[in-house]
Amino acid sequence: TPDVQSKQGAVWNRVPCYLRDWEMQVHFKIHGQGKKNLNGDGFAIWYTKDRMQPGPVFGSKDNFLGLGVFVDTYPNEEKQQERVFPYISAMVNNGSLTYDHDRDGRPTELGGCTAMVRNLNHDTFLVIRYVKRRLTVLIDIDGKHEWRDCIDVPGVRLPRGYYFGTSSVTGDLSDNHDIISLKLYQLTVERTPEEEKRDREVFLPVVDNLKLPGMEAPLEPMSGLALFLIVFFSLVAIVFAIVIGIIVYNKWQEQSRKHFY
Ligand SMILES: [Ca+2]
Repeated sequence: TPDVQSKQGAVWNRVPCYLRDWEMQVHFKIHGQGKKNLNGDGFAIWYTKDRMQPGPVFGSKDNFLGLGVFVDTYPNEEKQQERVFPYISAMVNNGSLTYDHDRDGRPTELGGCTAMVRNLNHDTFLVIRYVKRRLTVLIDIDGKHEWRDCIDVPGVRLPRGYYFGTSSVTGDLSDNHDIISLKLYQLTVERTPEEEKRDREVFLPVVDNLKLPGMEAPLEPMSGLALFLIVFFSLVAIVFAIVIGIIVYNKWQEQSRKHFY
């Protein structure tokens, strides 16, 4: 995008990616006239099922299927003290999750780090590596040609045949978001037979053992209700069993009396 309000843009690969293990190197530049925290909104790198669909998540569609890595340059959430922006975060979606723009995607993020990437005189890079279901994001933003850890999440299952893309958006605040290059590398790794079995192909994006902070709240009243119902019906069943038991016992006593006399 240019450093102008309410612009958006995207670049997508035409060819789906069928690699199992890969690395995407992104050479980018974010620069603009805005003072610190008066610039926005950032850009996203995508590996998703759908391509070329404009929307609200850094210029691309929400409820996406796949992976999004966001370089978020503006803190939308108020009273944001623990986190310094620009902030890089990752999100994996099976189509059911919504990116919460007002909270900078915090409820659905897998991990992230602060990355001071604006208005720098040297080149800035990030790399997304996906090897044996492990998703890592590394950054090279200090001009030292060294990769620094940003995100590291194991157990990420992404289907093959999705599209790589990048998109960006400006709102009331703006910045130049320049993607200078996107380079995809195939990574060759050896797998043991167990790993082969474990890394079987999936058809929907999944993250193992994922507990999203935003997901717990709506689930809690449900599980409370379920627990209540289980206890309630158990009590009903016990009372019922006791009543039946007493009736049967009385009948049996009556009968045994009859037999006795
Ligand atoms: Ca934001």
